[in-house]
Amino acid sequence: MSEPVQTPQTQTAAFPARIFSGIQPSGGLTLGNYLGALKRFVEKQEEGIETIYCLVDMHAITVWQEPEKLRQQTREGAAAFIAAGIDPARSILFNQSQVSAHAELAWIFNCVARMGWMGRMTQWKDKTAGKNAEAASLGLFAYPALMAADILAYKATHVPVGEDQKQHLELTRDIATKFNNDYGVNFFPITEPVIEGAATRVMSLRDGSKKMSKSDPSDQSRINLTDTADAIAAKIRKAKTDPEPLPETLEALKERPEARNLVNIYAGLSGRTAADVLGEFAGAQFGTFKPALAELAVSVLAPITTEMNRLMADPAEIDRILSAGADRAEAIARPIVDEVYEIVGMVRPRR
Ligand code: AQP
Repeated sequence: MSEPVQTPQTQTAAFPARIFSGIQPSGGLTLGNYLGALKRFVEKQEEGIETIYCLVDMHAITVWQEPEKLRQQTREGAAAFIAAGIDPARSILFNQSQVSAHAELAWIFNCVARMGWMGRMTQWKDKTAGKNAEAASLGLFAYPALMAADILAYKATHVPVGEDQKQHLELTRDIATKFNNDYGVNFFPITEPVIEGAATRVMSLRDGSKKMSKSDPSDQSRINLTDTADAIAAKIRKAKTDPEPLPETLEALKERPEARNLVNIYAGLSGRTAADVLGEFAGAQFGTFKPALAELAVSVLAPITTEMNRLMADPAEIDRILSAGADRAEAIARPIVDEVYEIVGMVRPRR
């Protein structure tokens, strides 16, 4: 069936509140991942909602990953989650490839989603821009269907993400709606994105028009969660800015992307609004603001880095945590995916 997506018949409110989100272990995690995702994952856990968090290693291999590095980055990502405040006893924490329901549901969704929907994804366009799109992996093209499966295998009602994932979340809603309409069921919730906070889109320190990204070839463009205090201070000192002092209003930052980015980072790290930060620093030169930002960044990130290093010294313990999380995730996802097979008409003899 290929009719346009219709108005959702189901309401998220009809489903028990459940949060799902993930991060790709496609490199070391950045300050962007921390402010846009991790920090908010912890806030959701503290709100007492059921929270499921995943290192999406199957997403990571949509572009080439060295196998040993991928394993290392997955463990390091898990250490970052825990060091940032995710408690594996309260939240479910695991890596995607350990729960086969993700891949199984992704295939069903590959058959629900339309080629045109995928082709319109800006992440697909960005990641193939200036390159031979014919040589990109089929997995990179189908990435949003796997993401929809990650979320809907748990009937998650809310997904905290950074701004860059908004379009993929809309596609998840389209897939859920089309599945429900095609099969005449009210099976999947129409999941809500949760994009909150002062730093939902942290930009590169070298170019205010580019997102801070773990796969950017320039290490100077990002702050890594594994950076030392000296490295963080040096990167902020060298961050691209302009010669003007900080203004009084957000409006005046509109055409100053690099300055705006540093103000947003300060706001995100301090839990304040950007307007509030300008209230304190209006009129200050970057010679004053950058050291204050560096000090704040180190005070927030250094304890996380120290704890990550401690956890990384015992990889067997990290593997044990991921495996226990995978068992709990499997217990939720398995019956949901089994029901999907029933709905679509697969013969499923009772085992
Ligand atoms: N710069 C950012 N600002 C705010 N949020 C961000 N996120 C990523 N970068 C920023 C959020 O982090 C979560 C996990 O993202 P991901 O690792 O799954 O994929 P991504 O968005 O493609 O992140 P990267 O760092 O740019 O990865 P690569 O380089 O491998 O493509 C998401 O919630 C994302 O919004």
